[in-house]
Amino acid sequence: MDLSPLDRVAESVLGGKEEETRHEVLTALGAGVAPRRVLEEGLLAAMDEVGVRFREGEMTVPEVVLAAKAMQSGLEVLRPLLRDEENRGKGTVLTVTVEGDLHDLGVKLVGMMLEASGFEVINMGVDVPAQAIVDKVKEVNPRILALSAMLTTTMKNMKQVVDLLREEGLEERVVIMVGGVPLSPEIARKLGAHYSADAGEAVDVAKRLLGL
Ligand code: B12
Repeated sequence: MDLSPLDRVAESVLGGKEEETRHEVLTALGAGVAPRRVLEEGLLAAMDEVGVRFREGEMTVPEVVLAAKAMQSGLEVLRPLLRDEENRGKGTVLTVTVEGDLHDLGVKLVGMMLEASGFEVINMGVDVPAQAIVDKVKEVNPRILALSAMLTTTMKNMKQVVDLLREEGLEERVVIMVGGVPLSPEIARKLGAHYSADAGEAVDVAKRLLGL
């Protein structure tokens, strides 16, 4: 069966093949597919399918890790193409996955889309304790702090960060955005933060929050 370039990108992610994913992304771009379509209909479509297969027990954790790495390698190819150089200078966003949580693909994608829209993004990585996040806020003075949690159990660590920011009198200095599978607009509101369901929405919310 003849697969389309986007299907081949998705298949290589599902198969956890880093080198092949890079190759298929380049092939799709070479065939004239727009970078954003390669992202959405190739890489992200594959990760949706990974989620379904993982839930249904058709994929194991090591297989999911390999798929995540393959997706990452594809993202790296797309990163410079998604960046809009003319759009620089909207302000700094500090992105981070809270303590206990190792999921980083979503927050990296949010960072990449924000970068593509002209924000400067600093990513602190995964499993970062509240105090380290607050210290970094003091150091780099971002306009937005973007917190990610993918586990119901680590979502509570977002509250620790917000409480600590308040204790240190920093809440007025930074706008807090949150996202990840267990989050909802209601939970975000209780935290005093702003919710986005995905990376595209995160860009709209960030622009709105900063009045851009
Ligand atoms: C890949 C994956 C992993 C990989 C992570 C690799 C990596 N480098 O990130 C590995 C294998 C390591 C992993 C481990 C685990 N995982 Co996991 N994982 C997933 C999976 C399949 C896909 C997540 C993903 O990367 N999606 C692709 C990205 C692009 O999308 P996204 O993450 O949803 O992000 C988007 C939005 O959520 C939003 N967003 C995310 N963050 C932020 C932040 C801000 C500020 C904003 C505005 C928006 C935003 O925008 C993003 C882009 O559009 C999900 C299932 C799913 N459908 O989500 C489970 C899932 C998140 N994992 C789950 C579980 C249970 C685990 C483990 C406990 C499994 C285990 N038994 O060991 C461990 C926990 C490890 C830990 N301590 O963190 C559960 C969580 C359930 C829950 N509610 O608590 C899920 C939902 C699977 C399930 N249905 O059971 N996992």
